[in-house]
Amino acid sequence: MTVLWQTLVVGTIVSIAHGRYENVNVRQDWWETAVFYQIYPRSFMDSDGDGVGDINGITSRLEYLKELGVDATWLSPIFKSPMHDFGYDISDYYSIQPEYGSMEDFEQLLKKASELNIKVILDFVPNHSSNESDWFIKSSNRDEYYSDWYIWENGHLDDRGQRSPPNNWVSLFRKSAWTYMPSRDQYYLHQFGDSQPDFNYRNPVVVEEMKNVIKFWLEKGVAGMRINSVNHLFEVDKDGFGGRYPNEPMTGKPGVRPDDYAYLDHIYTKDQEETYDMVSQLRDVFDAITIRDNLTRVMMTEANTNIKNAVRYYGEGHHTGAHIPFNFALIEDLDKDSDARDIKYAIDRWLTYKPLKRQANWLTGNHDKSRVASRFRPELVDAFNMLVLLLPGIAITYMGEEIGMVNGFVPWSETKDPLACNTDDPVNFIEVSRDPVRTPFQWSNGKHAGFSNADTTWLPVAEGYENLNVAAQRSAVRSHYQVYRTLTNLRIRPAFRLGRYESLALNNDVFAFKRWYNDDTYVVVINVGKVYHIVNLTAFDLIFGQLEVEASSVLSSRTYSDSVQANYLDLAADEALVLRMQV
Ligand SMILES: *[C@@H]1O[C@H](CO)[C@@H](O)[C@H](O)[C@H]1NC(C)=O
Ligand SMILES: *[C@@H]1O[C@H](CO)[C@@H](O)[C@H](O)[C@H]1NC(C)=O
Ligand SMILES: *[C@@H]1O[C@H](CO)[C@@H](O)[C@H](O)[C@H]1NC(C)=O
Ligand SMILES: CC(=O)N[C@H]1CO[C@H](CO)[C@@H](O)[C@@H]1O
Repeated sequence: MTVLWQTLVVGTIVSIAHGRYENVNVRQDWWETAVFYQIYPRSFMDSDGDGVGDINGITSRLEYLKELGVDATWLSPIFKSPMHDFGYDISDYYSIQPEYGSMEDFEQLLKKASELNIKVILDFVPNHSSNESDWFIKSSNRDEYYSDWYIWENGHLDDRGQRSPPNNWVSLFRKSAWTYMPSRDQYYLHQFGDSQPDFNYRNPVVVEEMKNVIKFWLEKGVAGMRINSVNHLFEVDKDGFGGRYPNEPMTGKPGVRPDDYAYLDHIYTKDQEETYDMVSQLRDVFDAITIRDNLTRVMMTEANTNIKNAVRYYGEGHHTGAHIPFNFALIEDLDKDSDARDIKYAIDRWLTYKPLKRQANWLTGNHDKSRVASRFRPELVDAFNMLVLLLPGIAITYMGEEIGMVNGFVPWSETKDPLACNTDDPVNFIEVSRDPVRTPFQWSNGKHAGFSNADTTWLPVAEGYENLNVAAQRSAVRSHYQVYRTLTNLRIRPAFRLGRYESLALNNDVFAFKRWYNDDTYVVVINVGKVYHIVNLTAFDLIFGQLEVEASSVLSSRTYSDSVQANYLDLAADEALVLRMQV
């Protein structure tokens, strides 16, 4: 597949025809510096008043994405599902969840998106199906064809007839990863919830089916797929252990209970060597259609793993990897105590491990992780959007981050997330619940924040939506929304699409980076501290004299085209600026 790359680089030529950029002609494929926007369909826009977001809702708001300057949207799963894990448990990979709409609705979405030149990416969940899929039901009844599609094992039976699971494996959603199925008198493996039985990737028929699923949606016209939890596809080969899956060793982490996922070191259930070859095989499906249509279909992968494994998803040797292996550095490596040095370190770390010639990608949130305004603080929303949108490479925004949405409050009585429900703990569930980041999108100060006109919505709207919403931020002169749009506009410039990168922690609180292409030079400077600082940007090579403000965080006293001195810049607490060198 190495010859492929040459034939693939056919995409758009960046030729920007205003003023000083005229001569920039560099081949770049559509995805290489694109802005991706993640939609959690259940919570984005409800078009039919049932309190649940849907496909027509998304279609009706595509113009909003255009307005933001988004190039592509990836949708969390919209496939048929009993919704035990809100779509991450698929019962039919070839059809649309009825409460979200029909296949025609989806085709309409693709059509409208294409008119607006917005690409659509779907979320593919290959590790497990729903326990309510026909495949699993047939498998649990030992149907000849499907019998070996899942991981089935005998448990143990003691003298008193007491049954116990095959081994000690624990699910990511807590408790045993094995559930007994009376119809088959065996246990099935589920690395996530018990409604999510794991596929058997050592069965070639399963692999074929998964490739067919990808093909099906790419043929329908989606621009790519994002492959979920890809590092969980394989378990260790039990043949090496006398036909029985071995126990996983204990981590010995303090304060962790035997039911917790962190209780064990998952050496047999994730990051198995076979995974990388499987990714390469799946990538071939994307490439075949890419070549046929002369339009790149992108493969994104999600793997929660250590950095060395994470960058293996770029591909290595004869294995082609993903176009975009998700980079969780800004989530995993930072927390609310992180300072400028930590930020520099987290960014450098990814850039260091990533293959030199491949594109980085940046994201600060998703449907599982606390929002920026809550994880750090609301004053830093613009600063983090500057990182995501102006660091070199691809930008990925989780819906709502562009307006600085905060985590909602979802009480135990209204909690829906299976991860939270599995704690059986009405007090501490809040530490793991993912519901707070899935509350309805805040469009306006109207009923349910303009998300739905139902009496109740599937999750309650977050507090404070009356002031924090798209409508308010659209009409405000200064708002996160306005900053976000300014940033997506800026990133079209060659310095951000193609330019070089250099960064400094100017002190413990102030992180700064420089982007430049030919003589067009920018410095992004963010004060993540809670006090005022005077910094000297001449610490960067070739930065001197005056710089002009291109963008500023909402609370900054500076506005577009204000001048600042490179060698003496006073920054308020939380202030973030995009500056351009004057020539
Ligand atoms: C593929 O598409 C690009 C534009 O996206 C075009 O420049 C190129 O000529 C096309 N190649 C073929 C073989 O059609
Ligand atoms: C699937 O799992 C869920 C959650 O444990 C359970 O409520 C449901 O009955 C199961 N369905 C089938 C068909 O086994
Ligand atoms: C800023 O740094 C430069 C280079 O180190 C130095 O010459 C200059 O005096 C500094 N400016 C101020 C105002 O401290
Ligand atoms: C970030 C992400 O996509 N997380 C998902 C990983 O997979 C599980 C099970 O499919 C989901 O529950 C998570 O939302």
